Amino acid sequence: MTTVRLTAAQALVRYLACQWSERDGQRQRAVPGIFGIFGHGNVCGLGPALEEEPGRELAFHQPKNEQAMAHAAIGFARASNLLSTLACTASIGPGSTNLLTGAATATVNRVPVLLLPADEFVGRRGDPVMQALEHPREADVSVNDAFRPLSAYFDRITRPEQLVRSLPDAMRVLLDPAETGAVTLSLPQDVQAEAHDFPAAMFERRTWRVSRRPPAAGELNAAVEALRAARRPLVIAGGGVHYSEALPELAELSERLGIPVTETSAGKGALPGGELALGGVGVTGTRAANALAREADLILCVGTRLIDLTTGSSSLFQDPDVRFVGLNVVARDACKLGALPLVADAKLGLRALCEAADWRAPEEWRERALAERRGWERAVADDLQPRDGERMSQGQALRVLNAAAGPRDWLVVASGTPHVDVHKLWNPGRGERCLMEVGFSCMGGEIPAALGVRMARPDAGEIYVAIGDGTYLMGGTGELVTARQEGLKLTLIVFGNGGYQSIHALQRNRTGRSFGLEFRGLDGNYVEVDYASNARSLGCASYSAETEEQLADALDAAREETGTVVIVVRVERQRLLLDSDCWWDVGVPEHSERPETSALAAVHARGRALQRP
Ligand SMILES: Cc1ncc(C[n+]2csc(CCOP(=O)(O)OP(=O)(O)O)c2C)c(N)n1
Ligand SMILES: [Mg+2]
Repeated sequence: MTTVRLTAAQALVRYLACQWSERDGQRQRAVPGIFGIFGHGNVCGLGPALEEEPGRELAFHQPKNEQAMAHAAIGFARASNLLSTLACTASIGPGSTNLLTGAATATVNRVPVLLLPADEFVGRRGDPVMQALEHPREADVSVNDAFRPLSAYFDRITRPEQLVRSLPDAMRVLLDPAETGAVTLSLPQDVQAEAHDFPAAMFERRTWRVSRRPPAAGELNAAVEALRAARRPLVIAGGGVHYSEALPELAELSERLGIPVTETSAGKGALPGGELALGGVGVTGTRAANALAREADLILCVGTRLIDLTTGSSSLFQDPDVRFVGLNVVARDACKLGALPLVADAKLGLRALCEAADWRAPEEWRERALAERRGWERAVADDLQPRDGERMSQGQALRVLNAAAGPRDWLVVASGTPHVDVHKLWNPGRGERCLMEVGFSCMGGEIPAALGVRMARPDAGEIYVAIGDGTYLMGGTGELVTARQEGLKLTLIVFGNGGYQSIHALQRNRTGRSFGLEFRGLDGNYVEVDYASNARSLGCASYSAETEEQLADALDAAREETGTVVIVVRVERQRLLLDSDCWWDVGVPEHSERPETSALAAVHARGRALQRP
């Protein structure tokens, strides 16, 4: 057998450089690059391996925060429909634990990222190493064991030759849409630098075929029977529709069978236009979608994890005989809500359903959907009217942004009222893709995720990021500097509303109190922050907009800029869009000395009667 002498780190780099993925004849590098912040643990192991790698096929990118690099890899993977992702290397201790939130975000959302946290010496000669945990009873535990519950796959490489088996396993999980998430290889610092004679065959180009799982005949028949028996069918489309590139099949199913379509946050834009597109569903959805969900007798859930935001904590579906069909590559998602499972790729599953169902939903149901949709559109238009003495609202600003968005533009959102408002009112037909991360809804994920989208889609138009002031302050802004280093452009719209207003609204609606959520000083006054100057100091162009006209002008000007632009919009602080008419359980106190809290808790408790077991 021909062998090549390499350190574990060199072998890892060389292996990743020759992995490819392929689906429907489209091939791409599976891991074309790596983010890294060096410290002890990786600076002399993976560092030189990356620098020396012949041809530098594994492009190196330097972020400013480890959590951010995981978010960037997630954005990259999502914009690549999970067929390609990036690796992330971090130093021992805090560098690696900073990756934990990123690991959770990836695994929760079933999105591939390859995490390479550095770990303590296996040899232990100079222990304890700086930043070591020194667990009192379990000597082999390090902080990296915290990755185990957060990873779709975890391995600690304690000898270089383990890579021969571990790397193919890691790649398999990374590229399997049913299993994927954070794939973590914990790399002790001595092992990274240890040499071994690796089989040369390991470094030959390998293409991983990402196959589309076809529906099994029995499951398909059962699903078709359920559809045929339905009078009021409805689709809930999730992120899986995008990843599977099943938009044409969903549109065809909806049109041919006359089934209205609603969308989760990850599924936003799954049916970007047409009469039967009812928009977001659930707690942050449209009243039109929720009205139909309450009445539907058959819900076809496609590529969705059905989190509480989508189901109104299991309160949304009120037909006593409602049935569910779960079309999903992940069996445990397909079975949720007691659904008839249709474990399959969304594209193949929808196509098969469409072909097999010689049937159409009653015309009254379509009429009902159209009426609800028109009613919602009128209600939103009324709600967005300017109000005397008030600043521009965030909803009004997002409508301006939506009108400015073109077919090649992307929008990235994750948390706060930007998520809520975009899910409710963004018309996805005007942009290429609206990318929402709400599975983990991680504040601070937005800017790095957008960076990852830009890396995956360098030819896209504008990559907009809609972000609250709290989120801007929390994290990710360091990646504006990374964007400059990489020559990549983002366009941020920062909404200044003086606090964590989404949660503040939730607090006021459920407890009648206001506590700890606004940016106020000891004197009670709002603390003003000059976000525009902050962005300029990081090297971005910045604009401020107080009116719809100013915002439209700023968006025009931003399009002409070559570098990153930050547009700061001061909005009416506590003005929300109209609510979605969907209950949500948030753990309201069963006892309080405050009468307003008790009264609201009693109202909230009534919602429990709506929850389906
Ligand atoms: C990392 C993280 N911490 C806390 C939360 C809980 N949370 C969700 S939205 C939000 C407030 C966001 O504030 P901001 O970005 O200003 O948006 P706004 O709500 O004001 O629109 C908080 C604290 C979260 N989702 N993620
Ligand atoms: Mg805010």
